[in-house]
Amino acid sequence: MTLDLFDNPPQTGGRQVLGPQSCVLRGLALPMEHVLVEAIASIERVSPFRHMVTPGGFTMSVALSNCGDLGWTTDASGYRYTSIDPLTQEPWPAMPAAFRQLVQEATLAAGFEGFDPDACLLNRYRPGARMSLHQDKNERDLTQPIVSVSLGIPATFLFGGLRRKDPAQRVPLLHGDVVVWGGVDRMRYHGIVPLKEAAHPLLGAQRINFTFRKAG
Ligand code: MD3
Ligand code: FE
Repeated sequence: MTLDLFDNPPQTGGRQVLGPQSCVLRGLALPMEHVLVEAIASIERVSPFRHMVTPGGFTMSVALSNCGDLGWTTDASGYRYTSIDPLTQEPWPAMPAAFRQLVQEATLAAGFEGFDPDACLLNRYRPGARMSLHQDKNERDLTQPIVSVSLGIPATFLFGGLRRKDPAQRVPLLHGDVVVWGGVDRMRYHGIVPLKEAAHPLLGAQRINFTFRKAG
């Protein structure tokens, strides 16, 4: 008889420090997993995941969508936030109440109370998809933190320094993990290692990460 969950229980309630002003809240989203997955499905029905093109002409391996007043997009002419989805020519779907509630819990736990995001970028990774090292700097107010939620198959997050060549720590991000980055850690380089082939009971062979930002 095997008791996988007993041997390797999902980690919850833990707070792993990544940097002076960033931490992983292990499993914080687990109690809401079904509500979150349904919310993502309804976002996807309005603004489907799509592979965008970078200003350098590369098609991203990660597929993107957004919800909230502003959404992050990229095309040949650059990166920017827009209030209209360029695919549908309609506003991005509203930020679901469950998303806002999770942000409240996370920012309370991490010491960034009062964060009021106007943008949520959703990233969908299939096995093999990756995100190379980058900084997030298209948001107007860089004193505001970023909250990120991971669902589905595992990923290895790379957390570097303020210069691209600074060494990066490798942090596993699992289904239900929530991470908060702010203050001195906000401009650190980060990325995602190509995802290994895997299947998740709820989401199948994919990982969905969504990040809350104050963009406008
Ligand atoms: C650290 N997404 O969407 S989430 C991104 O898992 C992005 O899809 C990754 O990087 C993902 O821009 C990582 C975590 C994240 C997001 C923004 C950050 C970490 C960050 C900004 C500053 C420092
Ligand atoms: Fe990023």
